[in-house]
Amino acid sequence: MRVLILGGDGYLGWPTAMHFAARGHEAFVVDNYLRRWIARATSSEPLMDNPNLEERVAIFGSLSNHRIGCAIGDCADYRFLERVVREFRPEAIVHYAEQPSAPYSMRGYEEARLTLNNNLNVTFNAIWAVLEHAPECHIIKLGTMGEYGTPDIDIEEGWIEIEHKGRKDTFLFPRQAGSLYHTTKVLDTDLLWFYVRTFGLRVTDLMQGPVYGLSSDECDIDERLLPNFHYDDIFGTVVNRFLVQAVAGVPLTVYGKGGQTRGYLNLRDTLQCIELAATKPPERGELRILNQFTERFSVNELAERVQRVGEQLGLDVEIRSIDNPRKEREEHYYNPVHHGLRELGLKPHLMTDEVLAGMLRHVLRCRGSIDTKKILPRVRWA
Ligand code: USQ
Repeated sequence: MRVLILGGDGYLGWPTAMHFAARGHEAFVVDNYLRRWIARATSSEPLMDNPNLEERVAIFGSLSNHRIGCAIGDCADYRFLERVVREFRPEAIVHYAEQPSAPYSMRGYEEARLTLNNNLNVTFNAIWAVLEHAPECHIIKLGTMGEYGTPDIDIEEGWIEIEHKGRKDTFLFPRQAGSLYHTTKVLDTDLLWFYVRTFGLRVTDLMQGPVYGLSSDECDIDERLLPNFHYDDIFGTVVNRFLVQAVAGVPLTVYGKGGQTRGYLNLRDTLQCIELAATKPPERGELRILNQFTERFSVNELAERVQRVGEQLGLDVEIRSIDNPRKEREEHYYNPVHHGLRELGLKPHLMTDEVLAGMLRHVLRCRGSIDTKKILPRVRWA
């Protein structure tokens, strides 16, 4: 299968490209280094230096004999993206090319505008490039569980049947995101749904929870092939941050009461989910929405697990609640359905003590590179 990966330099994009290439697919990556630029501008560089995308492609090619095509450019520029789609003729497009940080999107006007413009424009351009040049192509869009927010009812898998005044119909599940970044994903879903029902596109929208980890079959081949591992307040997700904090001897930063519950998944399971979505596509004219996570934890539960495993490795791990920089419910009901990916064949890699210990050992090897100034939150929602 020819798979085009938009945002191929990202935490998920790069492991995804290697994953497809190693399984005999033809992979092509596109990126404009937006995340690297923001990381430099906000002092949020990752724990290890990552070679740039062209270098990674060359290193992976020389170590594995799998070739990945690569173009550096901006998917928000339609002429660039349509040229790539016209020439590569993808059968699937994995769309990760978004500004992915909630805190960055809440930093100020410029950051909010960049997030809105980039995320919506890339989605819009991907839709049009498919309509004009590859109408059979399956768009696999990375959405987020954060689109739903934390309602006081069970969260369905994308859709809900509503009965009103004696009549029934099915609608997108109500969404109420907690940051501008998450709101751009809500808007993406609406845009995709419009083009699916009107022009018969074929789309999978994956509602993914926070991802953790830095290991995959291909990432493990060589240190230079590792994903970008962030632990700062802008790009670092909570599990990765807690691991680095445990190693650095910084108290684990539980925001507020710590009852915030989310659905988490291992990087290896993201790769499985994307591959399952690609190899088992929906029909044309279908918007398939899948809730992509394997386990639910509260922030307090995560902190306690990292503390316990850290102490087994001889680390002295303290947990400290700090004032929550975000506006979010700190104690809430959370029961999202997530059958779809299991039915497609997902075999979860759960967050066992061994998995946490493996990640802690990896971070320990990079201990000298941790910059503790990047850890405490620098952005407040309001
Ligand atoms: N949190 C802490 N302490 C920290 C960092 C985070 O208590 O040091 C809390 C947050 O307040 C939040 C939860 O942990 O309640 C998750 O935060 P996160 O930073 O790991 O995740 P989030 O900002 O929601 O965003 C991340 C990715 C985003 C993706 C999303 C999935 O950056 O791209 O869409 O996870 S989800 O959270 O399900 O919406």
